[in-house]
Amino acid sequence: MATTKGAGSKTPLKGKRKKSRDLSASPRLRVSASSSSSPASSSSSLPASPHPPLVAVIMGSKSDWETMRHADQSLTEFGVVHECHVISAHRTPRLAAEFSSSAEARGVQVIIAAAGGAAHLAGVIAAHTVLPVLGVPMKSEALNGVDSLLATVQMPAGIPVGTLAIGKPGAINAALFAVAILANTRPELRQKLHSFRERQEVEVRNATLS
Ligand code: RP5
Repeated sequence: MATTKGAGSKTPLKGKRKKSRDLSASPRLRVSASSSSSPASSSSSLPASPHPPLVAVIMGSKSDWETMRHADQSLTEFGVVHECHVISAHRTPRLAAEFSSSAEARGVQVIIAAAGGAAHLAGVIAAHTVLPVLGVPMKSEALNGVDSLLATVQMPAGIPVGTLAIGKPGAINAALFAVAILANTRPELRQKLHSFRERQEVEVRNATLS
């Protein structure tokens, strides 16, 4: 998949990435963007990048991508280097543990985890890292995402998951929340957040109803 400023590797969509990408030639890519479903394990063979991903966006299924692409877009708009992967808590449990427990060492500072149904992905990821984990409940077919919301938000005390809204608003806000966390130590990101809010306010103030 093409990279833009701030965009990182994306493994969820095999058909959406360029073939034969030379990862070692891309300073933006540290985690494998090959079709491998084990990005965490494959990262060890890659050279360290001067721009490792600051945010990891993971989702339980490729079917979540239509929603989570909005998090990807928002992070790209803020120029935040990030990576996107499909990792399932129940279909790839070892990968989930490996990815999460190695994220801190790879330079990741925030993890966004999206899942639907019995949405335990964010909790499982949070169990293996002290990095902030932001959970995005997917709108499920059976219960409209209420199941995903409750499964993500109701973490027992001790392992926190910051839970956002169901679906697209949650995906966008997770990205904005990640930016806000990073902005605590990055004045340029803080400024971008101020500008974003100003633009948003102007849009609402200038809104006309036809
Ligand atoms: C969860 O199950 C995923 O996060 C997804 O939201 C849901 C359904 O997955 P698929 O059956 O579409 O792969 O693990």
